[in-house]
Amino acid sequence: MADLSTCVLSQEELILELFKIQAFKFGNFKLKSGIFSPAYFDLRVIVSYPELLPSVTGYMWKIVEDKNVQFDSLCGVPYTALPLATILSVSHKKPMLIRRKESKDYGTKKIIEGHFKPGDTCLVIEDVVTSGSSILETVEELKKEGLVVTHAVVLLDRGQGGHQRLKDQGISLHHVFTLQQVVEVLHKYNKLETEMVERISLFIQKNRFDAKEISSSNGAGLPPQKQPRKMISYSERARLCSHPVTRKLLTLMEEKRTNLTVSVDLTTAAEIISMVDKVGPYVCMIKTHVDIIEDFSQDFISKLTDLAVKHNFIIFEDRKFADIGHTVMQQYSGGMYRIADWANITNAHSLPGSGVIQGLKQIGLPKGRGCLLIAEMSSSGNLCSGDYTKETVKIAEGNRDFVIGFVCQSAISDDPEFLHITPGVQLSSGQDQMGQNYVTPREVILNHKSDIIIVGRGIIKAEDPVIAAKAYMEAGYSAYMERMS
Ligand code: 5BU
Repeated sequence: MADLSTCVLSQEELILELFKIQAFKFGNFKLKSGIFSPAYFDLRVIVSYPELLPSVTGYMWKIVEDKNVQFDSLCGVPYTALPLATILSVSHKKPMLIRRKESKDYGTKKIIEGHFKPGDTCLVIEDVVTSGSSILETVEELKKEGLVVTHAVVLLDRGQGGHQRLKDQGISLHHVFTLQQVVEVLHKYNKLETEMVERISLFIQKNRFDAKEISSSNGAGLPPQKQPRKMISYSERARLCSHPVTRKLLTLMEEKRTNLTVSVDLTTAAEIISMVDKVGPYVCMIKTHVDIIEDFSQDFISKLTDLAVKHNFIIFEDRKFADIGHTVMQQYSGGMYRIADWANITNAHSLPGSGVIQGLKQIGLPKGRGCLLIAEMSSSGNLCSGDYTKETVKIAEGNRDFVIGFVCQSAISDDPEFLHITPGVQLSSGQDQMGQNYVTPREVILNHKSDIIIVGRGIIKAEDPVIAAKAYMEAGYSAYMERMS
């Protein structure tokens, strides 16, 4: 039998094991407080893994010893911490108290079970602390019985202000792990992508319970200030936005002084890579249509992603998903393209309803990806207008954790978090033979209040694509500067 008083795993091993048994989950979860969180901890499952319990309680005890916490008895916050408190009690021969969640309506009607004297000190044991309210509820009941509580031990502190809130009530909270430490270890062992790590750090910052503003429940956190999108500079918006891809994109736009996306609609890998290397310095984003590439391979993807690092741009795969959630999940994650593995951004039609987003989100959210909804199109006679566009905005508003904006032709939302990205751009307005309509960069950015121009043939079919890219970059960015002034 394992010695219940020692830690059999290292702290890193314990974090990895807890991740393996899905006690730590990453994605999008609604917390008790109503806030959506990218990380969720369900430590109830640990009772099914008796081989892990000695390490969990071993580290909790180590903290108690290291901090030299003195107490007469211990009490677990019901229910997840009850087995932890029991193991600590048995292995360290400390009496335990049980706090009932509801008092019995027969017999003694006691809330606190066990033997104690008024003035005895009690150590509170908990699995996870967010705001500290569960611990405070238990402390209140213990205090009503005359017990003295000055310390609590927790396996995981989410780092969202619970520590301070308990301190204000005279309780020192000691943790084994913080959410940040868990995330760092999982990242170190390649269990979490960098974008998810950034997303969680931002979530922690924005959702501290001692913060003046607590994010509202309609997404991974609304920015505290709401000013109209068109009035705010890219860099300022980068600070307001919660999605890591939006932040990265807006930041690099201001740094590189470009709002140009080149749509590299060429059909061989070599042509695309060569074009991207040429125009890379002038773009904020490269847009692809991978299904038109004749010789697609993972080698192409690794070259493209290397160029994205070299030239500092975002990759947008213009896949235009438009099916039920279950199908788009497979299309996005699988097949030969495995789009979710390399495209920072993809897009979807809102036609199937929000199910398309639910499906894409399941794949994209853990990878820190973003999605644009197609709210309007540049082609003559398209059906994306009026109520369709309005409903598209509503779908986006309900999915802020994943939908980062729109492919559109006009200003359809004032929200600084929603990017407006516009295709159908050339230096002179007009039409192609198949109903594609073109407007100028100035018209798009200054008059239609869009954020980013998408240019395809205007650059890739130009005599000198580099000169053309510079011209579009200059036209787009000067229109933005004019709008700001
Ligand atoms: P062009 O060569 O600049 O016309 O290419 C425009 C690109 O933008 C092309 O890849 C289209 O598939 C894409 N596009 C568009 O033109 N219009 C739209 O409404 C949408 C995408 Br959505």
